[in-house]
Amino acid sequence: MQQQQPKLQVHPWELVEPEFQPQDYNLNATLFALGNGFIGLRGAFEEGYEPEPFADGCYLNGVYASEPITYGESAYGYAKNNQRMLSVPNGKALQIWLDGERFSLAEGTLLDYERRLDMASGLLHRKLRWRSPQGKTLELHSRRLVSLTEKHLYALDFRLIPLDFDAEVRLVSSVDAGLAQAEKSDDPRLASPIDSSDIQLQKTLAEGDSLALIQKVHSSGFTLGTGALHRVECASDCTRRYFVDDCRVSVEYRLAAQRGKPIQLTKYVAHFASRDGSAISTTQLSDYLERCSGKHFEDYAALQRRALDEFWAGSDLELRGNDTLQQGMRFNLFHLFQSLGRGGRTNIAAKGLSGDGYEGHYFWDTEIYILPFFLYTQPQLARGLLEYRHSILDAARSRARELAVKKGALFPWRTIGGEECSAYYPAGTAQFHINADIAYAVRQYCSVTGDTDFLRDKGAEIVIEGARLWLEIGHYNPRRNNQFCINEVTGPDEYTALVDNNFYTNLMARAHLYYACEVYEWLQAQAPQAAAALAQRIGLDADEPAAWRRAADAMYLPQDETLGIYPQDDSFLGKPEWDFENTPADHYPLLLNYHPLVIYRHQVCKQADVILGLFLQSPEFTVEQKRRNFDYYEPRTTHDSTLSACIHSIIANEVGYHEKALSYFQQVARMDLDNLHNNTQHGIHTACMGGTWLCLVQGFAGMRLHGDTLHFNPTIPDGLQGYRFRLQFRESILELDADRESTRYTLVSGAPLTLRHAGESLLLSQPGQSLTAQQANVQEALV
Ligand code: IFM
Repeated sequence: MQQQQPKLQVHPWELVEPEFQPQDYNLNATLFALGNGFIGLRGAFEEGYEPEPFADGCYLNGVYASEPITYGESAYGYAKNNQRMLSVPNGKALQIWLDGERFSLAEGTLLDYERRLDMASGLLHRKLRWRSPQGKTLELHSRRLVSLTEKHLYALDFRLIPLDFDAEVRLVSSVDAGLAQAEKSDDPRLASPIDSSDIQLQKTLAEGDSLALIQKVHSSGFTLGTGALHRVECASDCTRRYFVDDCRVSVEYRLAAQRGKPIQLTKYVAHFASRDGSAISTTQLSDYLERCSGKHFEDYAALQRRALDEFWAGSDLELRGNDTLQQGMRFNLFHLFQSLGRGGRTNIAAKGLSGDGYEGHYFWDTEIYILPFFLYTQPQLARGLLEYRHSILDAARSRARELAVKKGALFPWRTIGGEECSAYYPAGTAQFHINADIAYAVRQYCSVTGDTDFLRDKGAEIVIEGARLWLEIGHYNPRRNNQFCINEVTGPDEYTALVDNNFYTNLMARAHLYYACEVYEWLQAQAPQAAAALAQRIGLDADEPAAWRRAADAMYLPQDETLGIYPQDDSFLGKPEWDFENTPADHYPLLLNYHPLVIYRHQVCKQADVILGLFLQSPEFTVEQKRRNFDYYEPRTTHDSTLSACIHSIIANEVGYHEKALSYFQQVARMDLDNLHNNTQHGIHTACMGGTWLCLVQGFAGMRLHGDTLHFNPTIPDGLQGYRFRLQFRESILELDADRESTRYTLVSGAPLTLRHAGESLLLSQPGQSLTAQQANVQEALV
């Protein structure tokens, strides 16, 4: 892992670029990205930066182009189409001309510069003084926000001061659909270029202070509307001119600028997308923006602050005594909040809304790595993620049929709208464990919230339809004593593909099958009408639940008595070891340097697999079992996936390897900030970000949910004085504040709560009550 350090200042609440770093322009466009779960705006400059033409991007969650996947050699049932998150028109574009000179950081002299993202207020600031090649000095202060209260809106605010000149200033503001895109690459993690003929410009508007573009995406049927509205304030008169071509609309404000007199421009930008046939008109866009511009930038800034105050009140994780880790932690939580789709029809992409890596696809990352943070801090947002899965059940059923699965559903490995988009099935579609991961998340959600309405109306169907798959793809194997075996799957570790009896898959499928039985029994008892309606809708036979239980009871879990570990699958331990000693440092990640077959035939893991299973099904395994498996798999794991280190940190904590736990945590906490995987320029790593929260809450604080009770066993890693966070559990909000000696538990609000600290039961009986417990010896107190 090669470290490329961006030179951003360490600050607990801010990201500060104290001087312009041209070499990190693209990377910083990711780090300074803003979003609101619908709109995602990369942190590129409004005026652009010519040496980096591909750094910009603006994305709308759930909005994509569809394109046929072209295979050299196709086969039956391969995924047919890719859905690709689109970069929508650039509404922030602004060019500034001083007489004939264009403001650009690629030219002239930069006298002063600072860019600052404030995670408490949600504002991105840039302040600079720039001298043009002909010697005019301009001061510029810009602010940007993507509204957390108006889904379709973002706003930009510019203040320009001609410090030592009078000149004709032209401000050319555009809505620009002609964004440059990068060339095709061999890296499977990157997006491929889009076919621009798929997107047709339908209508434009350039009138008064308004601009608008309406586009049609033929392949997917989306209509896109992008509009901008301007407010200019300056000391002199200002004239307007318009420019319209086949990919952009612009308005030019021309004014006589005077030395020392500020020019103020506020730009309100709106994005709409529709797919249900309802047209988006230019009038609708300008009416919307007219209404939005009734509030000033300051008003939106105040609303943004309020929305974030609320977010941080429930979600902040305070790390005392280490601003480096604190910054990483807050940065990760802030980006998760910005990236998460709201409303139950969209989800959270592997790269959030900060870049087009992985083409904007949603993966299992959501349920296993990201959802827990939202579940314990803002459960209604977690519910939306699961509702999204319910909304794509029909597509998942169709996909199952394509794979000869007669009953139930197979969720797509990667998708946006529901269709399977994985063109590489060995490390894609074959990851059937996604069904169990989603069911696991439903279970967690229902246990933590007690939301039985969701379970009745949507959760049960997700769980049951998903569980039926196991009976279809698994079998009772006479050669294994008639145990239930699942062949030809890929587990989480993508460096081992198409194997029989992947331990993780079988373990999670077993839990899924038992849960499906439990849910169906519950439904029959508590909501018999809903149970009957569901059974009818999905054609559920009366004897199916018994078959699920039989399969779960008979589930085969590979074990190796000699090594005392769980083999990752039937063949893993029989493979030769990877020659780590002779693998040069620049040959990582292996996936970019070796053919998959070379990797697959060795004992080498990209990411946590067995040990992830041991974490998720924690109570079923002893600490000793976890330690032995960790000892075996850790040296064979490259962590080439950013989903790996966090799980290793958690298990390392549990088995008492505290230094390792801290070292993994340090990587996870600043994975993107320090660009540790050298690809943050293509977008943040949302699963890893969710993993940071897991590391702290489930790792260092040792939180586990057993039945209806939260268990904790906090330890403080070296380099930290302590930490504090809040959790929402059922109707209660709990605060945990740990230092080296003790942990204080406070019931902030809600119903009485019984919890366990290192095995000892504590009852918080009324809001405001705190109880303090001494830290335990970790080894003795493991739960
Ligand atoms: O889902 C992950 C997978 O586990 C490893 N490769 C990247 C994917 C997206 O983050």
